[in-house]
Amino acid sequence: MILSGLLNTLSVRGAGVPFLATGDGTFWLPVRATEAAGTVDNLFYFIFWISLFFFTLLMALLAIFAVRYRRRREGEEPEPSPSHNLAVEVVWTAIPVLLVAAIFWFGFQAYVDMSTPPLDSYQIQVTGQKWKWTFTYPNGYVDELLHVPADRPVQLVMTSQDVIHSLSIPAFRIKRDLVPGRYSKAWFTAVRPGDYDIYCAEYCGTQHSSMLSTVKVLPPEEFDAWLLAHSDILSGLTPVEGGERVYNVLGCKQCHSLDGAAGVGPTFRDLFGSERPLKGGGRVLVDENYVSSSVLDPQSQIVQGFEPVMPTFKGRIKDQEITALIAFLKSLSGHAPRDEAPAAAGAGTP
Ligand code: HEC
Ligand SMILES: [Cu+2]
Repeated sequence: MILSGLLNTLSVRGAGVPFLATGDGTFWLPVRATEAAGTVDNLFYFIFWISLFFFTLLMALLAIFAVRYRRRREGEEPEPSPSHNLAVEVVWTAIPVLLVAAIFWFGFQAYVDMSTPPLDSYQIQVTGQKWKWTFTYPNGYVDELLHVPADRPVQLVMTSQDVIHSLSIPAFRIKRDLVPGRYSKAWFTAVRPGDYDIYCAEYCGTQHSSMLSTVKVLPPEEFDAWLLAHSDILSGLTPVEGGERVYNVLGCKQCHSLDGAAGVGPTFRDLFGSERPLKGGGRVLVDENYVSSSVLDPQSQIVQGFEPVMPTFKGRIKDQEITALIAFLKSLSGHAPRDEAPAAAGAGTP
């Protein structure tokens, strides 16, 4: 109680009780932004207070004994000094053994926890090179800042392109080396949205000190939106392949089949180039503009026989993705002019 009171007075924002699993930073330690940070800090304080206690005890005994058993003047009677004491021997062996065993046990448990990522961890590739960090997301998007979702286990799979670097995120209580030619791993569950510093903690050349980045912990929904907005899901694909990818990734497939079966929404098979009856009368030709307005403003024209339940994709879909979708829809339709084998055409023309 006295200890936690003392530590409280040292905490920067007053609210940080060092023995709780998360919280504000103290004067000594940064904010705890992951689940594991509390464990690491508790272990640190445990060892710190034991060390401080024994340091004080030993220094006090040293001073007392120095006075008590000091060299006497001629004629003075010296203090009789004990030569052996079994009880003292047992106590000063047993207590350190118990303490060291406790330190090992808590430390080992924390180490095992911090080395074993949950199977459903979200994986991000990390590359260190002189003198910058590169973070690659599962969809291929590459960034120089690390964005992670809160409340979700994240695993970093890391390697270096040149010399040894070390990824250090003090607020996460994580530091792990990146070694060329090998993969090293680290994982965490971030619990506090916010921006935290990333350092390189292994001297790696003249610009080592500027090998900095930031980890941005976002609430899970914001992270998903961020990833979508920054993903180039079309890269390296033909328009038709890209359109199919958009169809899968954006969830069109939940409502639109490709095989002619009606679902929540009309099938995409033979859709492009056909004429559709609209609710409330009238017909419309499914062309490029109709597809685009169906995606961006689905409620403006409702197809006869269906409910107006399609969500708008405005702000969630990019122009090139709509273009790719149109190419994909054309490839599924007998009413649309098909691109005839572009590879063969390319081979025949200069
Ligand atoms: C929650 C279900 C749902 C999702 C997800 C959905 N749609 Fe729809 N979609 C519908 C329904 C229902 C209709 C028919 C009613 C209407 O016209 O709004 C429709 C209509 C359409 C039409 C017009 C079809 C026609 O027969 O004229 C197009 C084009 C379309 N959607 C494209 C897409 C694309 C592309 C996506 C993915 C980016 C998508 N939809 C995602 C339910 C959905
Ligand atoms: Cu470095």
